[in-house]
Amino acid sequence: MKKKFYITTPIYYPSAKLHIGHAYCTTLTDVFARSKRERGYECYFLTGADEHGLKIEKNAEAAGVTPQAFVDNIVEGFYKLWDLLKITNDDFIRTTQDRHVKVVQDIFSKMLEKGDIYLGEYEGWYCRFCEAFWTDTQVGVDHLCPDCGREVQKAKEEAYFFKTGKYVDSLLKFYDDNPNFLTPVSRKNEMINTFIKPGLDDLCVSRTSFTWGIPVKENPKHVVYVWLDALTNYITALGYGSDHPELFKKYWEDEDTEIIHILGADITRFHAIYWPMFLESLGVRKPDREFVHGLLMMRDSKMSKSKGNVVDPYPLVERYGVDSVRYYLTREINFGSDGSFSPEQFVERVNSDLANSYGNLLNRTISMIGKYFDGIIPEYKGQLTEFDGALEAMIDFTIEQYEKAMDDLKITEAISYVNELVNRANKYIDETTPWVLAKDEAKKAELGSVMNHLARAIYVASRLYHPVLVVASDKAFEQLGLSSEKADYQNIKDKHLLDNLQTVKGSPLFPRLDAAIEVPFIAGLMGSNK
Ligand code: ME8
Repeated sequence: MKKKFYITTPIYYPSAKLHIGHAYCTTLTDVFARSKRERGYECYFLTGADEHGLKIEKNAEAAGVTPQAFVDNIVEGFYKLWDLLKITNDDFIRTTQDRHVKVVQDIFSKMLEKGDIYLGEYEGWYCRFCEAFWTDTQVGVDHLCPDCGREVQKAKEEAYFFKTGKYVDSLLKFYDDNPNFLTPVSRKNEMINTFIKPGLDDLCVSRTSFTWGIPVKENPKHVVYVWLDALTNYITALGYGSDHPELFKKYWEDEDTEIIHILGADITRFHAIYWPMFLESLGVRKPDREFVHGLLMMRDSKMSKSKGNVVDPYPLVERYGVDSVRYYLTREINFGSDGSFSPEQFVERVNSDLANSYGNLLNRTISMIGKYFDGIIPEYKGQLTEFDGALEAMIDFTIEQYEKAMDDLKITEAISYVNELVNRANKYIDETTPWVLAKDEAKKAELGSVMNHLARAIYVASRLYHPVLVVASDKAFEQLGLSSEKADYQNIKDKHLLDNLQTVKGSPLFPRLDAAIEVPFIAGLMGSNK
């Protein structure tokens, strides 16, 4: 396995406040980045804002402010949201920053010189909400945007084009040589059958119909069209083409880095077709993996900023805490499939998995250790009860499966292995009946073994949950008497880790939610991002 990771989210449009769909993508990326770092790998995590384009120009005009003031204000909200969700991005790129603007201009010039970009005239079906041109076949007889379903208009203007034809064959070869490039694999077939086979048009990479963009140096009435501007953020943020290319060398050029883009199904085409082509044109290595996550729906249609049918993550996090929201997003919605946000499922997940299974396991265990051993975790003495071996085997199995699933970006699956361990540990309490063992002095060693095994199962579960439950897992470590150094991932296999630690009774990690009150509260948050 590669030793370093570079992982990115899409850079979101600051055309309106972000909703739970964006929080979903960024949280998943954060979980992956944290899990890699916790296991000792270097991982550089980038997110940002895609600040140019017609939509932003128009929204700013409607708000009576300059586009820059408009995006500054909205991007402030991005920072706050990522702070609230405890996102650990290493950098935040804004496409209006000098470090990006200058390099995009140079990239454009380079492609122009190379003959990969030429001046022509564009006529096509334009969706101004998605800022994308579509072909006749794609818009169909009703002339609707295949992405957002809105009506598209015929549009014509002088524009620069990127010669896609030059790179099609090598893109198909790249797909063949790298079967793991696009996940889920169905996305690759979609790219080939829907876009490449019917004949890929050259990609329009400049606009003259609006001004809020990066001017083309050679012809400043043109601004760089938003996808060439946007996609290159992944390398400009690392210093590509600048005087400080150190991060680019380390996290992009070095073959020992795995480059992973996480993105939603709505923008696969741009990442899986044009991005590798741009990189090839620049003579730069292509990413290793692109993971396409499903979209959150609301009442059967895609939740989106422009439709306003969204769930605002702020009040959700404020009321239920960061862990519950992070957990719901990673565990409930299967990574890779579309999902829907449901207040009932939110409450159910928090109550059943976090309050009843995990929180309760910790609570019961700490109480028993308090009652039977004055709060000191007994030493590990081997497998003393007939059930200890099975629990230990389950712990080993969970670690192994979790790591495998995480490495393959199967985040939902990885977390469900931890849930199973927690369930198994709860069952182990029923099997070993510590309250019966406690009545018999001759069974003291067995009782001690049960407490030690339970403490270790909780430690391992908390360690593996940590990338998701960033607050509660630390509280569990504290209650087990583990310092942060001791709780480190490198100790996960140490059977003596918990020996003789002084536990600390704490408050429940996840108080049970009253569905009768919370379901209507959450339902009330749906549909507005004001
Ligand atoms: O497309 N469910 O920005 P964007 C889940 N600026 N995820 C969702 C979602 C939903 N309903 N809606 C949005 C752009 N997302 C470009 C990207 S990248 C070089 C440029 C997430 O603000 C999902 O990850 O429209 C999707 O791909 C992304 O937000 C689109 O964000």
